[in-house]
Amino acid sequence: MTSTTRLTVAQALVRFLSAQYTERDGVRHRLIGATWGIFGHGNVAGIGQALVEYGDVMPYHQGRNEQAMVHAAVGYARQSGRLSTHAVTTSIGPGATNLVTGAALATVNHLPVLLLPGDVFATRPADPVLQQLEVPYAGDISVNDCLRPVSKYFDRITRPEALIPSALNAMRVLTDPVETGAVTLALPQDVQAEAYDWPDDLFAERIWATRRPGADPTELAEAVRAIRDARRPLVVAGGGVHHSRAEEALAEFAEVTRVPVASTQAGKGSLRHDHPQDVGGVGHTGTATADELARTADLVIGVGTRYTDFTTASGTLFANPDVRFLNLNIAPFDGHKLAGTPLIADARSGLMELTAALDMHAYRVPASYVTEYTEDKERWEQRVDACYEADEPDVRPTQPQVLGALDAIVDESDVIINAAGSLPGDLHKLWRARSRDQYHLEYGYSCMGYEVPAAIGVQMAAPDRPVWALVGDGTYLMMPTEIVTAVQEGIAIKVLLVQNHGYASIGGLSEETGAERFGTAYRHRADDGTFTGTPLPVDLAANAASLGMRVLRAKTVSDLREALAQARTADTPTCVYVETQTADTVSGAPPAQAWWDVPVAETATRPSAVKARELYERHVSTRRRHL
Ligand SMILES: Cc1ncc(C[n+]2csc(CCOP(=O)(O)OP(=O)(O)O)c2C)c(N)n1
Ligand SMILES: [Mg+2]
Repeated sequence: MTSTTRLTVAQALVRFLSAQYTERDGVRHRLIGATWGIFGHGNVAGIGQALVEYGDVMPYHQGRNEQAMVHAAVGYARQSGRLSTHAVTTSIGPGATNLVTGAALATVNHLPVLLLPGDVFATRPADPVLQQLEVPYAGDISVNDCLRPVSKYFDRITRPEALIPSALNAMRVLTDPVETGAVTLALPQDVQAEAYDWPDDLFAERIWATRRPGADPTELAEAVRAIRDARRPLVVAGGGVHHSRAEEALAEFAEVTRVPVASTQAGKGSLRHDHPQDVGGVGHTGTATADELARTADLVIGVGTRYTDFTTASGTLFANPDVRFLNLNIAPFDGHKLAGTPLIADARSGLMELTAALDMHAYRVPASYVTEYTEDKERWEQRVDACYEADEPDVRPTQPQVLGALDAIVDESDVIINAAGSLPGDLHKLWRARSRDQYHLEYGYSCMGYEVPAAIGVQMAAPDRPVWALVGDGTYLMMPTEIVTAVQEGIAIKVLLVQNHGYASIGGLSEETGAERFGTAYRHRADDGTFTGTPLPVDLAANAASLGMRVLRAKTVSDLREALAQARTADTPTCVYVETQTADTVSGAPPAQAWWDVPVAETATRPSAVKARELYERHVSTRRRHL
């Protein structure tokens, strides 16, 4: 007879989660390293009680905001190479719907996170319970249904025994390299507390091995033929290179073939910045080197990329009339994009197979091509140096000079995190990634507010590395809440807070698209009713200090260098606050090297919009469909 143990659903789930492992390349990791939680009536007595009961096997972290807890879990998962993540428990209603943005971010970026929102009573004894949405035409809808489209697996556990198949499916999806993203198990609050006789086998240690599928022989032969025919091939390395830990395999591919490697935001760092074949970021925020190669490439070899509009310059970048695409991707959905030749495989396996086959044929790109991109890269490096340098170290820095100051004090061990604003573009163009996981840009969802909580998660996965959250003032205001969490847990994250009094990025975009910077600066209302008065007297440094951070204020580039060096070795959460030249002055970074499609008003009375529309139509006319 199968032996059983009587536990509540919440207790069974927590015990089950503590026994799940992943394994890749012979190394084992705990799948769910900890659980984040904010308690309300929808989870306090269920999951909350279970976390006390099993505190010895399931660590708990307290967050301030449910969305931020998901960001922390995502940061942890990414830093752990997707082999380990966290669970997040919430109450019902607002606590649960606060998860939606975090879930979407996880799913868009293919990063695993387990969400455990409380749900309304399954037995419906006294509807509506506090915070319940009543839907007159459907009895089985709760606000948690908002999580369905942003989850890669969703279930509502309305009976105890349903947890068994559901929990197993949740683990399958979390650990599947194609499917992974946010996984949601909605837990009705009465069911959480209900007891059941669970088969003990449910609680046995279970290993979810990460597969590395190799290429189909026919697809591989086709891919090798395509590369051998190419004279100007270019690799576009995406986040899949990192997810598969394929950086070394990519370096070997590049060294054998001399094919240059450009990278997306998620793929940057696939090669070190000083690798001879690394040509930097590609697309709207790319380097001149990479974008020129992209314009003239006859074969684009996408490795683990989704080809977002930033990468393709909204369909205008790959301009060679004969260009073809070869897409090495573990997901067929992405492998078939741009009518490319699919090579459906794990990035590392696929690259190793390609390198072996091409080496056999002694394939190498023409020497003139190597000379061309090497010289181009050198020229771009000089531009980076020029905008990093501060001629007058005693004046307020530009944003690139802030990055130059950071660049001067970091080494391979530092991790820099960013997601939104004008920093992503500057970083993609300028940052010199010194290790494969130094550059942590969340640009799939580009979610303001990701940086601070994500830094906590990254630091949890990499306790000995300096971890920097780079945030603009707008982003800071969106979600400074988890500073309190860092203080509580003694996690010495570093926050580099760049004050420019508003949305420099969207302000610039607004101006280019005929919207005249409307509503993008943090300024007082002027006499004409617009927000164009003086900057707001808001002191974000004092705000960070009030939440418990040590704050170092830097006025000039020389102050900044000193403050950054101090923060880097600090053992408590530390914020470096710097005010840059304001939002409406030029950032100092090289301009965009390629277009990005943001539709401009087709009809308007204001001359700025009319002019912007003319330019817009010229750009649109250069768009291609790759068929
Ligand atoms: C949650 C969220 N809301 C809105 C946006 C759109 N958005 C992108 S950048 C940005 C402004 C960012 O301001 P700040 O952090 O100060 O950076 P700056 O542009 O000044 O560099 C906005 C509103 C977003 N990316 N995320
Ligand atoms: Mg700003």
